[in-house]
Amino acid sequence: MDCIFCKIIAGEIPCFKLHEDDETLAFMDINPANEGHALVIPKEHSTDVHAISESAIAATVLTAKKIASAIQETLGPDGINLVQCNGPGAAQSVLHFHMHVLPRREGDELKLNWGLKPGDMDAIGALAERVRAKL
Ligand code: DGP
Repeated sequence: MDCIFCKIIAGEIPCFKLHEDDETLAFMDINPANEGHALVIPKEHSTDVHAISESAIAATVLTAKKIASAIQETLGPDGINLVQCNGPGAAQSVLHFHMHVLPRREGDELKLNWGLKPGDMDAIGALAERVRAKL
């Protein structure tokens, strides 16, 4: 299957991993909308909220909670959005269910459908190490 997130799960494409368990994987987003932007995915492939199994979405949300707390401790943002996009109108670009863990700063003016910008890989890798230390 030609799914970039399945390839990350399989270790065929590298990622800045934060957490892995039997059902989920959490890693840094390489196109961060804000500093500390992370993704949580189920290992079981499904395209979106309509297709995902109840057990996979439950496991993904539990991991997202852990990651959000670790990011909160690491960066002390003013807030965190858990965002999940389904379909082109919601700007879903990767067709493997995922939750964004999105740190927010007051006044950052971030909007839904924020657009993809390449991140600084050295900074993202260094931050991943700091977040992992809080897990
Ligand atoms: P969405 O637009 O909601 O489908 O979000 C997909 C996110 O995945 C987007 O923020 C960019 C991120 N992304 C795409 N390709 C890769 C990749 O190869 N590695 C990582 N770490 N993130 C990726």
